[in-house]
Amino acid sequence: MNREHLQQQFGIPDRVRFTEGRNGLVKAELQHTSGARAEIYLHGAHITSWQAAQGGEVLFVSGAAHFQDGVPIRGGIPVIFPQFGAGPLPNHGLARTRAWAVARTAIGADDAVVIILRLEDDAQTRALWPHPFCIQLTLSLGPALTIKLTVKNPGSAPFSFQTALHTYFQVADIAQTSLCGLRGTAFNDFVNIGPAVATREIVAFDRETDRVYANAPDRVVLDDCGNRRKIAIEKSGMNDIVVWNPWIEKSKRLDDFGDDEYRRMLCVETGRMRTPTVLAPGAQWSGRTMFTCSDGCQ
Ligand code: TA6
Repeated sequence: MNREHLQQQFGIPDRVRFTEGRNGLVKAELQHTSGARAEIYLHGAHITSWQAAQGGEVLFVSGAAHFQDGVPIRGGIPVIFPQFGAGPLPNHGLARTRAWAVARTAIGADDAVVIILRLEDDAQTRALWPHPFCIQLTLSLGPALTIKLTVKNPGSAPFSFQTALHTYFQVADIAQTSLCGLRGTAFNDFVNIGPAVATREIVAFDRETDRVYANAPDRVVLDDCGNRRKIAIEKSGMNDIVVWNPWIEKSKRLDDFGDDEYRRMLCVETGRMRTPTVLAPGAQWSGRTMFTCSDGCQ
């Protein structure tokens, strides 16, 4: 469906507008009465901007990001499904590089602006991953930003999947940034390979960081002290948290990421990554994450 038809069918005056984004890709622009704004591309159901009512842009998008079919956008909130990381499918699966369809837009009971995007299997996906599926992303913009993922198995055989919201947060300075709330959580470290347990309440960042915290607390707080703000990250139905910063050497190896952009970003990802979820025929799974931006830092 082209932009004009999307606007006719799903546009909401002063709330939802479909526009031409980077490289001609279609995006939806959402605006809430609080002044909060968000943008989501149909490509990958990829949220590329969230401006809280106060606090400015919260998401990081690389200045070198590609905006083209078949290629993931570096930054924002990539939707990871059905595989997290490396494996038989392309890294982080196939959902973030495909065109999703708009299923619905609405104004919620709490005056939140809601858009639902959907991706279903087709001959190309079945050639990569031999299962019928439906994954749905519900973006709800109010004073907070809430994202719900729903995975359905319409087939006659079970399948197992991993899924995540691979969120890139924009920070003023990684050296003035910390993540609070993980004390006591076991994690797998993919830099200093091996299992470990978070011993400190506050995690700071001074090197490449790539950790999967299994069964992590449902609330952590990102302290972006350089911007004098903190972002509460609250999840439900999503067991795990991944924390990633590529730091100096890995940044240089990423062609869609500036060499010094590691200083202004941190990924705090929520989902089911550690242990794949098995979905029986006809069953569905849902999980959600909510971001709230407030002034000050701990
Ligand atoms: O979420 C952490 C991670 O798995 C890292 O290991 C790194 O590969 C990152 O994702 C980015 O992956 P991408 O395929 O988007 O370059």
